[in-house]
Amino acid sequence: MMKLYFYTLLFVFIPGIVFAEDGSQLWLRYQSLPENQAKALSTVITSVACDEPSDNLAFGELQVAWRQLTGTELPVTRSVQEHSLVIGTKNSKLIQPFGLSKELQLLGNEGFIIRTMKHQGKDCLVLASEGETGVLYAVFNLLRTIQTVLPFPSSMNVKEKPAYKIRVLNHWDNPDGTIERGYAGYSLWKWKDLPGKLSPRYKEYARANASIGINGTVLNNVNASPEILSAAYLQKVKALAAVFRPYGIRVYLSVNFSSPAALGGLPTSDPLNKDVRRWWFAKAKEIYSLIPDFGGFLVKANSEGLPGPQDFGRTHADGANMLADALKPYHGIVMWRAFVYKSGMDDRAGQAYKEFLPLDGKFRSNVILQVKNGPIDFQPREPISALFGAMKHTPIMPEFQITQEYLGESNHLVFLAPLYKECLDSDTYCSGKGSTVAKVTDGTLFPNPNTAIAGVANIGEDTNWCGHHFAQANWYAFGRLAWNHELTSDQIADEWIKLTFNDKKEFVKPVKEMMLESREAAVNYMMPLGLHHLFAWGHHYGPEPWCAVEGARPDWLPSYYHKADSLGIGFNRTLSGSNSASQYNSPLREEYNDLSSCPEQLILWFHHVPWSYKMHNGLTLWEELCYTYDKGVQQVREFQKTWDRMEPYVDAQRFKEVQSRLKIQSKDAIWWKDACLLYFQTFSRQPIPFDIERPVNELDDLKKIKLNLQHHN
Ligand code: BDP
Repeated sequence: MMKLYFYTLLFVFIPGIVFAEDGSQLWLRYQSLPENQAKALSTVITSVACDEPSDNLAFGELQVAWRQLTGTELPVTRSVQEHSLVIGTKNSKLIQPFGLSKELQLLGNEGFIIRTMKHQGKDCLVLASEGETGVLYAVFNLLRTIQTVLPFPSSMNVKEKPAYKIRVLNHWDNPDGTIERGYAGYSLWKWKDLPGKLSPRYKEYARANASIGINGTVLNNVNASPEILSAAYLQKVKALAAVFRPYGIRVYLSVNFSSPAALGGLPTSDPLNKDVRRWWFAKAKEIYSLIPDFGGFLVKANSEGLPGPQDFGRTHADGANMLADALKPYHGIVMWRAFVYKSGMDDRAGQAYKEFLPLDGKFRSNVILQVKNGPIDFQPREPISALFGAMKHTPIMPEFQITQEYLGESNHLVFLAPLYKECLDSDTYCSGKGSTVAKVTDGTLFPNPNTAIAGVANIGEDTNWCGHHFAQANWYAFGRLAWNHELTSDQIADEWIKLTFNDKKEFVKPVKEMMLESREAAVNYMMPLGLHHLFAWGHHYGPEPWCAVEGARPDWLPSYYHKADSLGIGFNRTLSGSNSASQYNSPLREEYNDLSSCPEQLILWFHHVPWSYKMHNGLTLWEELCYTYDKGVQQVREFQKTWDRMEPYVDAQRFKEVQSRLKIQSKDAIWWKDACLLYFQTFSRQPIPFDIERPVNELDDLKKIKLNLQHHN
């Protein structure tokens, strides 16, 4: 007889009543399945066999999801039945007979197998991993399949392991609850209440991350307050780590390089000073005594005014290695950021390369250099950072921005998977053709024990987590790509739409097209053809290509980047200019150096181009610029139409909230177009082609706009 557990628990799921559609459920809504789907599923799985169901997170997730998806309980057994879903780690008595041990070992603690198999003549679906986290990941994978693959496959053979070992979110959250470049409310971390009081959202956060394979979180801003390492804060960090641990998530901290002086009261923070070293070694010991699986440190040093080893005449390697030595006994790592540039005449885009290349090979093995995707700063489009193709003896990890600092904050719908993919798929040519950023960083070309990838989080305490409902897709996309960078943007969008909204093809197709086009649209209406950093002083939301602030650092002003004059526009980074183009490997450097071969989407990044220059399509540069800005506006206008047509398929709340943000995005797109074209026209002195929509703003009025948004430049 089949033994049933929990069968007394009667659960009735009434669609639409259990949860408000406010976005709080993210992609974990587990909407009840249409009858035919539920039926297909019930021919494959009729019960679950599990060793220790009661204290098992993966099992709990499965049960909750099953109830919501099917409106029924999934019977639990302690032995394999016909059509059992058999779940467990490789040590489980139920899994052992399937002989998967060797295969599972190769996939590691987080990898997993979901496979249709036979057991004593019975058909079953086996879901197994070396580790508990892998089983949890497998359950999330299965639940995703149930909701997105139609009909549910009668047979499965899935074998996965993560592309990167460390898949980490960077929170730029401050101890006072604000978030640098955060657009979804205050920080999730309630530092004042910790460690005593735990917000229920900590668990929800961990669960959401686990569902997409994120296994690390840096809790605090890279502009780090030394306070984070105080004994009181470490108790708070310990409490968070305890909530995250069962979900396979490790905690990391951003540290301030002058902590020994600022917090420890030492006269210096010189990395070669004995007392300073001793201080860090003791701090590491203290941290690990509280949090044995602590991940390590993230460090922003000698960057934008922050302290660092150079303050003491030491190098980045001296600084990073000292911290790495302190963490080494506990297997902790140092993620050392390469985001450095100084004020002066030297091209900002080339500085990190010049600073770090001489240090290649000089870092300890537990240091990873964290490199932003582009050489400047998370612009709508940048070429890749030249460092990806240059540091052959130093592990490198890409840093992406999920929060939309330069992409309309939480007002604009911009799906970022295409941006992440563009970088990951770019060829660095550092080990011949095909040396993509993904292969350079994931251990394929340069094997190393700690491969990693980071995304600057867009999460805050807003009910829907990310401000814009569609911004959730960027958190989702980062996690999915960190797990498997071979997924396409299309696949990711497809999954996310089905999980977050519904799987009706009348909805999925147009919404997916809109998402896939949205990043290019933003580039078009903000900064096409390689333009960059045309943002307003004081915030990075709107345009201010004219911005001039007396006494300001030149490299914080748009004119430093666009260099518009009566002859043309663009930054000459070729041999005759700053020569940063030569930091790339052949054939990229030749391609970028030559105006005729430079990809037009980056032409103004690398060249100062005459207004009358003929583009490949025969238009002049000026005309092309005008048409491209206009195209961006038209694309967003189309997004509005698409979305308005979707009303029958979406709940009222999310429909309205997205609709009203698209209105803002449309107005902003026009603002961008008018501001940039009217301003650049003062240099080009040519008409805006007459077949495109005329500006609706006066340049002088646009110049008067002052938004009261956050922070420094
Ligand atoms: C820039 C942000 C600034 C960050 C900095 C960084 O404007 O707030 O502190 O990057 O990454 O994008 O350190």
